[in-house]
Amino acid sequence: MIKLYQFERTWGIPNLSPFCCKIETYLRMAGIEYEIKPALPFSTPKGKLPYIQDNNEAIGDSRFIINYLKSIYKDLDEGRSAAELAGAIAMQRLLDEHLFWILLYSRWQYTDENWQINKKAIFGGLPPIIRDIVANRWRPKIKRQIYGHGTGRHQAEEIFTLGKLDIDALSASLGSKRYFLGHQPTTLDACAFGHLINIIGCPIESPLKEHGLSKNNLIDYVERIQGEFYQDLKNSNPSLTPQVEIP
Ligand SMILES: N[C@@H](CCC(=O)N[C@@H](CS)C(=O)NCC(=O)O)C(=O)O
Repeated sequence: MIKLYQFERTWGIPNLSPFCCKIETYLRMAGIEYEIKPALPFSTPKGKLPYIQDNNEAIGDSRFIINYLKSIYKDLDEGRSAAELAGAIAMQRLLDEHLFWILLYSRWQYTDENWQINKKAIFGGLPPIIRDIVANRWRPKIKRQIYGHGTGRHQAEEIFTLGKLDIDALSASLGSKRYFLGHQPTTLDACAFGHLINIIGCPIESPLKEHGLSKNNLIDYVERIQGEFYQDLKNSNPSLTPQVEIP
């Protein structure tokens, strides 16, 4: 059976990583059996999570994992036109390569309150002394990544202006449809759900979350997918605004 290595579940959502959540959602949408292995991104194939192990093969990066799942198990995008797939790839790049950095900024850099919540969620399973050492080393590393990407060079207001434009684009593209490409879920839905629940369903407060929560179609979409594919988590996040205890 496929082993999915991802962060421990927290906040009543499938995963605090949009990429891990994307893979678990793909597996559920495609009806592929898997087993979760809680992990941190140490000694992983690409130094990041998620990764999977299947038939003695370890595959890192959500895009390569999905290529593998499509070729060996089930392709959620089968039968879609080239034009539909082109639009879907572009939207996935918006989510993974642009909006993600704004989410990362809001957790690791924007406010100290958010950092404390993020730190507890990611490193809370480690013994207390190690937790602080690891978290305090990891934080500057992620801030350098955000700067390297370019997002970290802007003011907070500018960063969230960019994020809000992405949210507007997602909301307009979804419109009143059930899924982004119509009646059936595709890879884009696994990806969009992974990112959107991590923006609007997490205890990380920011103008990005506020803007996401102003889009009723995005809220309905996230609640619908969570209700349909995560029955086991159904009651843990009813309002998309989980409460956490701030240490
Ligand atoms: N392109 C990768 C991105 C994965 C990624 O950025 N994972 C983050 C968690 S959301 C991670 O493991 N970061 C650890 C690090 O950068 O040190 C994918 O699609 O899987």
